[in-house]
Amino acid sequence: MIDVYSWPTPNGHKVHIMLEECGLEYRVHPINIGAGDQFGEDFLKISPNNKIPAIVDSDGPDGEPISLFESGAILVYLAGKTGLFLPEDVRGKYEALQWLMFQMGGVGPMLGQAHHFRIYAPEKIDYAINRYTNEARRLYGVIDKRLSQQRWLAGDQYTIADIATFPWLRSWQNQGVELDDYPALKRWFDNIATRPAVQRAVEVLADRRKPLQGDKEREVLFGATQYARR
Ligand SMILES: N[C@@H](CCC(=O)N[C@@H](CS)C(=O)NCC(=O)O)C(=O)O
Repeated sequence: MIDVYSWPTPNGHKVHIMLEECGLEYRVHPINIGAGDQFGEDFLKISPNNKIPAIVDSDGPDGEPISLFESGAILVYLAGKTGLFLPEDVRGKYEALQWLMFQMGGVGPMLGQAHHFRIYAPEKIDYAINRYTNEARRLYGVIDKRLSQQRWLAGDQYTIADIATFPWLRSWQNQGVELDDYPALKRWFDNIATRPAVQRAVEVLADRRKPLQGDKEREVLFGATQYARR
C-alpha cells in the first residue's frame, strides 16, 4: 500500500496521475498547506522541506517501507517500481529524464512565480509580473516547439515527463498565457486531459481546495510561519 501525503496542487497531481495511470493501490492523507499541516512534526520527518507531495510505500525495494519527497523523485521511483512510463532503452530513458528535469527546474518554479506575482502578491509589482509572465510564455514556446516535432515530450511514448508537466499547465490563465497561442502544446494538453486516469487523478482532494483564504493562509504560505527555522 502506498500512503500519499498530498494536496490538490500541480505537484500533488503529478503523483495522483502516476498512481492512477499505474493502477497502484494508494491511500491519500490530506496535508492542508493553507492551514499549516506541512509544518507538523510527523510530516516533516518524511518531507523535511515542508512541501507536498510525499509518499510512504510499505512495500519498498527491499520489502521494507520507503518514504520519499520531491515529486520528480517519486515519479522516477514509481516508474521503477512498475516498469511503466519511463522507457527501458537507455536513450529513451534519458530523453524522458531530461524533460522531467526541465519541468522540475524550470516549468514548475517559473510558472509558480508567474502565478504568485500575478494573483497572490498583495502589491502588483510590474517588474516581477513581466519577468515571470515572459518566462512562462517562453517556456510554453519551448514545449510547443518540442511537441510540434514529437508526439510526447520524450518522443513517441507518454512518460513521467508528460505526467509532471501537464498539471502545471492547467492554470495557464493565472500564468498570463493563452493556450491557443501554442497549437501543438494544446493538442498534447487536450489529449492528456481526456485520459481516464488523469480525469480521476485531478479529482483527488478536489473538494478541499479553495481560493487563497485570507490573511491567515497567506501568512502560513508566504509569511513568518513559512520562514521560521525548524
Ligand atoms: N520541488 C517540490 C515542490 C513541492 C511544492 O512546491 N509543493 C507546494 C504545493 S504545490 C507546497 O507544499 N507548498 C507548501 C509550502 O510551501 O509550505 C516537488 O516537486 O515536490
